[in-house]
Amino acid sequence: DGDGFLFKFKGYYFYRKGIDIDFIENLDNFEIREDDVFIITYPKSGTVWLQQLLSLIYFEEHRRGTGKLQTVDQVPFFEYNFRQLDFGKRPSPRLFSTHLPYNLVPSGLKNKKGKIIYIYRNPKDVLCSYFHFGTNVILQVTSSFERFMEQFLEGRVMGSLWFDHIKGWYEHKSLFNIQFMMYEEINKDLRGSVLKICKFLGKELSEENIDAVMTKATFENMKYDPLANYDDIIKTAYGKNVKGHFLRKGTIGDWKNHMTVEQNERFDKIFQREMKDFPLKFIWD
Ligand code: PPS
Repeated sequence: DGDGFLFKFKGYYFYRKGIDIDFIENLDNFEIREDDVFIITYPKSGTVWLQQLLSLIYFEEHRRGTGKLQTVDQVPFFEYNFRQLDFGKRPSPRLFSTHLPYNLVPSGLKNKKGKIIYIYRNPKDVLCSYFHFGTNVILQVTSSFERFMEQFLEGRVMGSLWFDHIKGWYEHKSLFNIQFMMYEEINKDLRGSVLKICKFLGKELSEENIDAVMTKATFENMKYDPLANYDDIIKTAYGKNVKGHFLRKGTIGDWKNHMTVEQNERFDKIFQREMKDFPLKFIWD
């Protein structure tokens, strides 16, 4: 069920594809700059959306639609550097996105150098989004939804266990300069979320520019915007026959279309056990 796709390092599962072992082994020493910004997510929690938002907030040509660079080149994945960018040579401010757990990120971040935006999403929707992505895009999943749910709940997926990721980050938040945000909150209030992100990053945009950011960060725009949806990257990496997309549905509560009553109850039991003292709230529909 896709175990061959995974690479375990210090208890955490990476994808084998696109990983540079040397880089991973030396993550701790990666030099962090004061103005570095990291988007940190568990997979399928809004990474690509935030990459697009940061790209729009930082680069005027991206806002105007005159830029040629794809979002992923402006805000590259950190540990999956499939464009082989030389991060040390990138101009400041450098923007990155990563799925790393708190214990594997460069030490510089733990000294409150740089800024982190941590996006989390209700884990039932994460599971469903991941199932589709695994089945239709990265072809990691060859099993039924039921089998994948078990795999997800055991943490045998890229990103490891969802519960460990979010709890690890939250419990160690005082080490970092970090802002937590919820996928569902961005979904329900895009303008408010853009303002919150700008405030955290110390970026002041005019009303007109905020509008431009919002227009280009909607699901509908991103779905059809070749700079934002990564469809060509998927085709290059996984072949022309791939039928899934990073931009799939973009809604809250799609889990209701996937989980049986019994699966939902089983999930709830584990969620309640794992998250009973966790203070952040979730939106399920
Ligand atoms: S990945 O593979 O970890 O980088 O995936 P990630 O980008 O974190 O998550 C993909 C899901 O985010 C949804 N998405 C959006 N929703 C609403 N609005 C916008 N603009 C948007 N952009 C991305 C995307 O559709 C995936 O969720 P599902 O539920 O599968 O549609």
